[in-house]
Parts: sequence; structure tokens; C-alpha cells
Amino acid sequence: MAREWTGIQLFPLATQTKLLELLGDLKTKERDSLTILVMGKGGVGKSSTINSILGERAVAVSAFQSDVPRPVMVSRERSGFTLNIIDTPGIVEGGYVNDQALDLIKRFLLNKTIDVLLYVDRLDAYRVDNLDKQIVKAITESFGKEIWHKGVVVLTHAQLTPPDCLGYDDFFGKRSEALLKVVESGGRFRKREIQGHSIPVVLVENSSRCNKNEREEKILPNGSAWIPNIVEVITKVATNESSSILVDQKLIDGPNANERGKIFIPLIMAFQYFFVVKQVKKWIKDDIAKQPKSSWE
Ligand SMILES: Nc1nc2c(ncn2[C@@H]2O[C@H](COP(=O)(O)OP(=O)(O)O)[C@@H](O)[C@H]2O)c(=O)[nH]1
Ligand SMILES: [Mg+2]
Repeated sequence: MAREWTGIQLFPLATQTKLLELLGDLKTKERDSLTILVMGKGGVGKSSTINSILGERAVAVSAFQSDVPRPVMVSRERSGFTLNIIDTPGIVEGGYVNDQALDLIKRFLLNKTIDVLLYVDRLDAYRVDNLDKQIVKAITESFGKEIWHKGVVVLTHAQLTPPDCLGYDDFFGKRSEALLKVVESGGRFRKREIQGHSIPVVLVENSSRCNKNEREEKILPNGSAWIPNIVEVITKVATNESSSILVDQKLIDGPNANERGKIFIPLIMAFQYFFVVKQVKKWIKDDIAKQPKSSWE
């Protein structure tokens, strides 16, 4: 059941106007609902970003462990338009992708259609590592690589002074490039597939100390008002030429789950016959031969 999206009225007027304009655009494209899936490591600001977009404290935020270890969907309605946002627990634990958490998310999403995937990480991280690759791979294996055509990379903690005398835009460029490379390799995209399907990267600053412009909108060091910007990118991706992702049982089971490995069955049976059955038969025969004859035989 969707509640009224009242948080929108708490935004500065300029933001409200822009958001209502974007919702209006969606309605002209005959979209009266959007479902956004939010994923990423724990503690990167997934829940905070959702709250910022909705303009209310809709999901729990914690500086430490995620307190709700399962996905939650928040739905808000505004003049006949429904926005669904699915918050998920971080899928990384102790340096590994947590398959159980991933399974939980998949089951939660069963029969839902994802219009946009927000892949969240922090802007103020200087390296990408194998773990990032593993997360992207896990998402790709769970929902198919097409999910990235509906993907947006979101970088939080965007109010920062870059290190090493780099300019803000240069730093943002370098960080985006590094992350997009991970997505491209973890999503197993070929060069050809990347062209024309570039994944947008957007900046977010959830802190209450985020700077504001003269219209009271939260702005980034490069001057852009980030809330209208992220919502605009979300609506663009939602309505791009790629189809939304329906999470059905087949998708959850993986490609040809029943077929997988079937061609090996004759091989395995032959192996069993020659190396197991024959050996066991030989042992039995030897045992019989070794057995002392009973006196009555
Ligand atoms: N400064 C700053 N802190 C943030 C930002 N986003 C999240 N946080 C803080 O980081 C911590 C984890 O945030 P949370 O949204 O719970 O992360 P999640 O585990 O990915 O859902 C909380 O203490 C947030 O207040 C941000 O953009 N800037
Ligand atoms: Mg969270």
C-alpha cells in the first residue's frame, strides 16, 4: 500500500517544481509507477540516499551494522504516480559476497519488475578492488547483465576536497572511470555492448551539512543541485530503450538451471561404471575367493 508522498512538500520550492515536472514527464510517457532497486556494500549510504530522495526518514540509517538485515520496499504516491524504492542490506560481509543475503534479496524481488538499479558506493574511496568486482558479478549473475542497462552508479559523500591537488571534476572523473571499468568487467560486457549504453554516474551528499544554493537546494562542490539531478537521471534510465527487468522464478534459478551439466551425465555414468562399479565388483570377488570354505561345503 502506497502512502502519500508528503516529503516532496518539504523540499525547497525549486526542487519541488523540478520533481513534479519530471513526474509529469513520466505520466506523458504513460508511466504511472517506478520501481527502483538499491544495492551496494554495507554502510555506503544506500538507506540515506533513499531518505534524501523521498524527503523523509523512510528507512533506517545506521553508522554501524545494518539493523534490518532484509530488503524493504517503501512506496509513495503523488497525484496518481507511485514511486517504489527497495532498500537492501549490504551484500558484503567479512570481505566476501554474502550469498544468503543475495538469496534473500532475490526472493524478495520475485515477481517484481525493476525499472532502475541504483548501484551505490562512496565517492571518497580511492581504490576499487576485487570485492567491488565480486559484487558487480553477483548482481549480474542474479539478474542478468541486462540489469546494467537499467543501472545508475551513485556516489555518496560527494561533498569533499579531492586529494593530491586534483580538481573536483577530475577526481569525480577518475573515480567514475575506475568504477565503470569494474561494472563493465564484472558485467562481462563486450566493447560493442558498452558503446551506446554508457551507465550514468551521479553524485549524492546525504549529510545535513551539505551546502545549499540561494534557493535552499542542497548543492555539490561543482554547484549542481543533486536531488533534482538524480531524479532526472532515474527517469531517463527508467524510460530508456531497454526493457525493465522482471524477476521471475526462471531468472532466480539462473539460465537453464535444469539443463546445466546434463551433457556430463553419460560421462559421469561411464566413469562410475569403470572406476567404481568395476572396482567394487573386483573387491567382492577377491573377498569371496579369500573366504575360508565352510566345513559343510
Ligand atoms: N557525510 C556523509 N555521510 C553519509 C552519507 N551517506 C550516508 N552517510 C552516513 O553513513 C552511515 C551509513 O549510512 P546508511 O545510509 O545506513 O548506509 P547503508 O548501509 O548503505 O544503507 C550513516 O551514519 C550515514 O549518516 C553522505 O553522503 N555523506
Ligand atoms: Mg541501509
